[in-house]
Amino acid sequence: PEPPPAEFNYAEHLFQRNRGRAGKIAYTDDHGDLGYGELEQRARRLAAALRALGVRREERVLLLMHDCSDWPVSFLGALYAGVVPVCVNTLLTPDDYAHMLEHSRAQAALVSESLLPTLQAAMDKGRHELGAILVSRPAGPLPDGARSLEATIAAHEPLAAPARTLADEPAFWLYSSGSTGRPKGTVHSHANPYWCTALFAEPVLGMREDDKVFSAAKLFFAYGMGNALLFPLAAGASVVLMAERPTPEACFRRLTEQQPTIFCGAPTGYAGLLASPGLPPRDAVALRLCTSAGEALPRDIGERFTAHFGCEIIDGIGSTEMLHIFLSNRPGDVRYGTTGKPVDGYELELRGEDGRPVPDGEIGDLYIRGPSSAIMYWHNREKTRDTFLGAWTRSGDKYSRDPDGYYVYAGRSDDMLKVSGQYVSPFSVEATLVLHPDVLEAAVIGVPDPDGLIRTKAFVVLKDGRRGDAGLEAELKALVKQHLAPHCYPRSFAFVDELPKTATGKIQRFRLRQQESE
Ligand code: 3SK
Repeated sequence: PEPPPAEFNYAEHLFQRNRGRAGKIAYTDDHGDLGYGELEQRARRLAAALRALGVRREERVLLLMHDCSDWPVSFLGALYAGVVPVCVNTLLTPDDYAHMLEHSRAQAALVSESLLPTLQAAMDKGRHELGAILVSRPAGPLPDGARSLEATIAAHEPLAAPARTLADEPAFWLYSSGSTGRPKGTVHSHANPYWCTALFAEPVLGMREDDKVFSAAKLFFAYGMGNALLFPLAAGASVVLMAERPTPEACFRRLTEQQPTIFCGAPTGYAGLLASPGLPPRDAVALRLCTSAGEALPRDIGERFTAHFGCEIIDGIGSTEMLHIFLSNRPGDVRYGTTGKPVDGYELELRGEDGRPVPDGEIGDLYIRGPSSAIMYWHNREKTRDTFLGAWTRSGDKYSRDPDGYYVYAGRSDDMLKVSGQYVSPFSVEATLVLHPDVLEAAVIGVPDPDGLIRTKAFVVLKDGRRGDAGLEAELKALVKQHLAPHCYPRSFAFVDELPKTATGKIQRFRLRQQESE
């Protein structure tokens, strides 16, 4: 694809693409529909309001909102005005938001009413003052200093023209959490979403104007933002947004009542859907395509989902740093148990400990070269230097490539174990454990044995009503020995009620390691 022009505003780019479909529904949320024409008008009114409130070009605003159509209005309104939205997870603590306010120096906040007390608690903890607080969908009177987003939008005429932003300048931030330290402010340009759409959404997913998309992953995650904002708006498609937690029941309701054609989830979510007694029959949904990311999709889950719904899950991997997916299966060419092949336009390398490419079949660290990589981590030179290495980005994931060119996930770099001098991928042991009919989920870490040698330990969540005992442990050991190399089977087990996870549903093995060493 052609690169975007040097002067490029991503919000204006999306509006231009949709000027012929003003009456078409862009968003259906828990309160109703919003057409494409209204989306543009509301975003441009908000852009004018931000200017009137004194927010200047390049300044940041905090976007702390549950999924609803005010989210894309706020995001695109800010971009249109040349203001930089800092899109944050709605599940964090006042401490986290206090850090994010100080770190981003946000001049204003756009916030859901139910999150306002948390934001206020964050403001009380920190030293950074917000110039304006705009509240989405307030049900009653607002405290001093906060105003209604709706009334603010209504009080302004649409901004006449977009800010003359450059393709390469900061457009928005996402916070990326690693296994240690504070989340990092990952700065993306106006060009980056353009590239993810041109390289992934159009040629790989083939998202179309007649699609209706429903993403269980929320808009503040890079994955959710691509699924439910960047890609469908570029295609002129419609989107279903849901504010509540993506429980199986909540997802089933949208899948059956709204009839989306594309569903975007994560492996744990798919496992939950398949295990739920409310699983709707195939003919109750209209799915033509599903996607998965966040962590590798176990083969068994993909196969069972396809057997039930007759629809493939396109498993891929992306990152907050690359904005979206750079390695993926393809519709019609899905090989479950692998993450597919590199997306055209991205170059991938698997490097060994000496920094040189490893041969097929060997595990290496994944590096990516492609046009959608973030500009930097804000105010963090050390981590920026560590991750963004010239044209290459270090992903922190380990992979091997099979002789047919498909990539097989081997875990996070920092989760990998070396047992008896050999790599053990916790992911492959976990994927084997979940083949047992009693097992819902599993996480594997390395723990030192009395000799100080690393041995694998499995934390296992059982399905409702199942009991963990010595008999089951023996069965699980035998299962792993049957599928994987002898050094891989867990020497010990803990049967637990749940696993520690990030807000995106990734298992936090480092928490289990901390727990073990206490
Ligand atoms: O976790 C992933 O695979 C992912 C995919 C798309 C965008 C962002 C992320 C982290």
